[in-house]
Amino acid sequence: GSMRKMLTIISGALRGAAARNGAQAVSEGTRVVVSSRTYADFTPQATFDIKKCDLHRLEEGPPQQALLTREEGLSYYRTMQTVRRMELKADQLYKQKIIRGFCHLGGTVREIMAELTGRRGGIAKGKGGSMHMYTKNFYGGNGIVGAQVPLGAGVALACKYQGRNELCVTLYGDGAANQGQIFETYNMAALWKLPCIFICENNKYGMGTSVERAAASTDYYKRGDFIPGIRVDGMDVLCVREATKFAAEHCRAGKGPILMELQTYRYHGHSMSDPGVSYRTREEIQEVRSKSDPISMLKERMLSTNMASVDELKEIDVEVRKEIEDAAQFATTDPEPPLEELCNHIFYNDPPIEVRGTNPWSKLKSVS
Ligand SMILES: Cc1ncc(C[n+]2csc(CCOP(=O)(O)OP(=O)(O)O)c2C)c(N)n1
Repeated sequence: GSMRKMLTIISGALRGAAARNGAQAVSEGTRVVVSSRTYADFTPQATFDIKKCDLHRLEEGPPQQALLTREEGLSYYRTMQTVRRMELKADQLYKQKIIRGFCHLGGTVREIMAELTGRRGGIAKGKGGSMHMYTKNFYGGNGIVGAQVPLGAGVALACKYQGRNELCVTLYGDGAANQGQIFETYNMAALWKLPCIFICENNKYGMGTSVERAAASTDYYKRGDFIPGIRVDGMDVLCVREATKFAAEHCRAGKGPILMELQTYRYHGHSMSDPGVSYRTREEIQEVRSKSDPISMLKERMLSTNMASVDELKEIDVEVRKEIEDAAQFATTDPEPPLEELCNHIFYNDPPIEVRGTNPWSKLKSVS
């Protein structure tokens, strides 16, 4: 869903917030030739009004205005188009039976694609598949709906314990929000004041069940009860960025966990076996696409303020398409991992161990 698109931007916002408090200034005097125009022809930055967040147990929320520089805008645009293109490509490969499962987050396009197709160059060396992708500072998807939330609180505990002023962002869907373990996690995270941002991606449907049919309260930002919460327009990249900065500052100030509900929408079905139109109308989907698409919104903002030209954005689209095609090419031609490596990398940095196969007599070796 759109949360996947927002992930990269969130991590960018976190890095930015950590480095310096506020948006980056445009370096004056740099003249980069873009198409036939020069850099100086474009508006270097602009401020936009963004939707006010609903607050729970908070006196103040994120700002209602956001500064966007031309550089940031172009980079968000590229990221958002890349994620959308990648999802469409994965959809295509799944239909060709090259990808057999469907869930993907984090990493580079190439590594993710190759993991989805189970190849050696995949982010988990082709052995994790769609549900088990890990990389530095990224702790994966999870086959058990909601199970990543307690894991996230554990990571937040490690952040606090190591005292490096880091925090953990843990994401789950509106469907997952009804799982019992989420509430156990809220309790411990609040008690121990863990630096954890809980993000509920409310895309209105858990598989095929609408939120109203599944949740006694659809105010997901309030469901942490004693944990402060904000409800954010998840379709607006600037709103998400400002809210994420706000939440990160809350955690870094030692105030404990905070909950963010991102209101968004899922254009496609839950998975490849769900056509996505048996529990909602095509008109509903079309309405969101035409009125509040996150990429269109950013594009509109940049064009209306002369921060970018139509041609320039089209050029980015072409580059993105090419990157995705190259990644898909790699993911369908890279070899599968060799059988001898099947059991490797079970533990990190341990001497070789013996691993039991499908029966107690088949012994395999594991090297980390
Ligand atoms: C404990 C558990 N129950 C059920 C499932 C099957 N399942 C996979 S995804 C899903 C729906 C999750 O809904 P939501 O969190 O809203 O995510 P979205 O549909 O928006 O991707 C279900 C029921 C599962 N994987 N784990």
